[in-house]
Amino acid sequence: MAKKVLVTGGAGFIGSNFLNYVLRQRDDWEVVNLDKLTYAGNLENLKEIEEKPNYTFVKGDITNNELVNYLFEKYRFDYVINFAAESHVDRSILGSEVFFRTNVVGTNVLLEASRRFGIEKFLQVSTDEVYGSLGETGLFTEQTPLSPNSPYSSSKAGADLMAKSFHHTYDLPVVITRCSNNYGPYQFPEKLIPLMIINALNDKELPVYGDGLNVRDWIYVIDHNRAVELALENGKPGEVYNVGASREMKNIEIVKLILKILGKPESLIKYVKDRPGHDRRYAIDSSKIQSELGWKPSFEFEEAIVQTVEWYLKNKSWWERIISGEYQKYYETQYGQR
Ligand code: NAD
Ligand code: TDX
Repeated sequence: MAKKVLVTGGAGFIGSNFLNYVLRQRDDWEVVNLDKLTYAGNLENLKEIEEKPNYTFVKGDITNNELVNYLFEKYRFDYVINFAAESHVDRSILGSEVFFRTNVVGTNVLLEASRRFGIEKFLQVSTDEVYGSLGETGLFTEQTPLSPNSPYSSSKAGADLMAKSFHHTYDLPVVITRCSNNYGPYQFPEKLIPLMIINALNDKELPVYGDGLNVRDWIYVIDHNRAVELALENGKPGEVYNVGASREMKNIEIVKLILKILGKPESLIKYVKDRPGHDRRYAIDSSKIQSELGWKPSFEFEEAIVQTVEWYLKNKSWWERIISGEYQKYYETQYGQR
């Protein structure tokens, strides 16, 4: 029997890579993609799969109780995968309300419908940022206490706690994945890697926050999505699985690497005012998902970052359409220039 799958936020960066990956190889899933198409949602990302008979797109908001209940009634989902979120830390610092609404209230609406109609598994796509910040050493494990620092990460932590409580109280089969920083095609150019690639291509300054020594742990988006698929199907209800590829990099190292790949000068780098409350270091211990579910990363950073840069070179029209629109206003507010 085909599985009925509700994917939320499937027009965003990770969700669209997930759908492109999963629908290419699985005819045993009937997928409904519920996405509000905020500034970050783009149906162009899904051109390859939009005609598939086992794929349906619904434009709508996960906080809309009526719509969500209607979809559950109509499709009787077996699986729910919740990618939908407001995802950018800097935007959450400029205004937190929509982060609370989508990330916490929206997740609650999906959990309530899942409880009411019954489902086989609910996969909450979370982030390592819920653990807060690390010092020079150590790794986040699933036992690390939640200590989110930004409005974005607190809203994600709130959603995680809500999801966990639905498992504890109602026995809803919830699984949570907490992944580190993703990179790859279709990432919105407000995030570090695409922003730096595009600015460098346009010979624009590359704005590095603070001293540039903050550390992020990078994973190719397909490796994250393979973990999501595996945790959905084989993850134990009530459990959390950290996902990461053990590829820590200082921001300045990433920026210099991008310039090197593109053959652009380091003089484009500009150190700018630090992000308020900027987490210093993230690093993930993913040994649990490796030993319990048999997942391991399959993309080498050195190769995948070059492929990612090449994707942005080949898909100029994709990002040019984005940066000419709404995004331009945000750029002016965040960086004080065009
Ligand atoms: P994104 O911002 O690129 O995409 C978010 C998608 O959700 C968009 O298509 C948007 O239209 C949709 N959306 C937003 N609000 C909605 C609402 N109220 N109702 C329905 N749809 C709505 O984000 P992303 O980087 O693809 O992240 C996806 C998920 O993965 C998020 O939950 C994020 O917290 C998590 N995550 C991201 C990273 C990362 O590095 N980007 C790492 C770990 C976890
Ligand atoms: O212009 C910039 N200059 C800069 O120095 C931007 C946009 C970022 N940075 C720094 C801030 C961070 O230390 O680069 C690092 C990465 O920044 P982002 O791309 O904004 O990612 P981050 O804040 O680490 O959060 C990301 O990873 C975890 C995603 O956006 C989240 O959705 C995910 O949960």
